[in-house]
Amino acid sequence: MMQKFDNDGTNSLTFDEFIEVYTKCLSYKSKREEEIREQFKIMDKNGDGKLSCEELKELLMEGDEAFSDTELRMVFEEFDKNNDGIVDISELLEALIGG
Ligand SMILES: [Ca+2]
Ligand SMILES: [Ca+2]
Repeated sequence: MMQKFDNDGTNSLTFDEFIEVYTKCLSYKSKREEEIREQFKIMDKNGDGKLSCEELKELLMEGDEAFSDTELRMVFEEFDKNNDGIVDISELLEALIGG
């Protein structure tokens, strides 16, 4: 892992190299976050800023995979960290990119 990012071949990660890698990771993450936020808006059909189980279901039904109600509930519960029955954007971000 360290060696992979070792640009100058000294077998150690310099501070500059670390910053370079770190910056790449950050920009990747914020790009992912933007994409997820866009996706969230599409998923949130009624625009209330929350995803209900029904909205998630509609989304999943649009795909090629057929989900059973049990599977759907499992996915939903995976997203709904605080178990309040809705998934908000922070829960979705946490689930997909780790907060
Ligand atoms: Ca909604
Ligand atoms: Ca929730």
